Amino acid sequence: MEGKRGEQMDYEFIRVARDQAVGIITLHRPEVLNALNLKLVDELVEALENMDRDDSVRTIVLTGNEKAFAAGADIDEMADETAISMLLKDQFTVWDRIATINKPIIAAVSGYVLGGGCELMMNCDIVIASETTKIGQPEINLGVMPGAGGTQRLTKMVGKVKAMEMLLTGSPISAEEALRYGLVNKVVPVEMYLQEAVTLAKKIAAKPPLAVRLIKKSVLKAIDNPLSEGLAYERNCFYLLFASEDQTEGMRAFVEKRKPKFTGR
Ligand code: DAK
Repeated sequence: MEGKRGEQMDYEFIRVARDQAVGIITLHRPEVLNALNLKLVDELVEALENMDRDDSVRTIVLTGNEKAFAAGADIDEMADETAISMLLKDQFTVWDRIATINKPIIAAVSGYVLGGGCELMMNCDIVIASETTKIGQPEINLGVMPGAGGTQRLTKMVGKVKAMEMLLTGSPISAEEALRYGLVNKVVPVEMYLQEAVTLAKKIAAKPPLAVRLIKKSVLKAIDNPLSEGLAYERNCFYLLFASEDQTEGMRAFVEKRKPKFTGR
């Protein structure tokens, strides 16, 4: 992945790669099941924001390895924290930037997706899971609770009673159960989960980028806002797309029975 001035970006705990218009970020602390330390999260947010700014990247795939997407925040790093040291470090400001990425993020997960790993996955827009995936919020076993959206996003996604069970027992659920509860889009054999995510990312990458961006924003509005506000937001986005060259091209191509060429303008 090229940096702003064309230099190669160097990261310690993540890897970045490209496959056509798809940016691929791989969490890379395999010796600790991709536990999310502060530096990894900083690097992840920087890479996501670089890809968000890069017009040649249309969609992003976020993955780990077969054994772990991420087994949560780094417990060694957190063990000696106090309420005040956590407050002063203010890690949430960096974390919250993940939710502001405009381009679709497709999570390709396998193995452990726990705690902060589950919260990271729930910040993604589409999730492809391997059959070996185990998803949970085990913070209760450490004497704490989720702090990066686990009680809120999980409840909105799976409903009250399942969220209660997962959060209060700390026990992970299987990929198949996650599929039934709408936490993941698709479950595939472990050899296929990354390729499946990249194929889906390429399909979305071929769509008109402005429509992709405004659809993502509108869907996220549906989660955070009352219906009337979401509908008003959707309508304004719909009008706005009629100011785009891609709307003219998309509709003209349909009428002329040819494939559209979208430019993102
Ligand atoms: N942190 C640090 N190291 C971890 C880790 C973690 N979360 N998970 C695993 N490891 C390390 C293990 O210590 C071990 O290291 P060595 O002993 O080899 O040095 C290595 O990874 C392999 O793990 P195991 O030997 O334990 O492997 P097993 O297959 O036996 O067990 C396991 C796998 C996933 C069941 C087990 O490792 C486990 O229970 N891990 C902890 C899972 C957990 O409790 N996760 C929740 C952590 S709390 C925030 C954002 C997010 C969060 C907080 C704040 N901000 C933005 C402020 C989130 C909090 C959390 O996620």
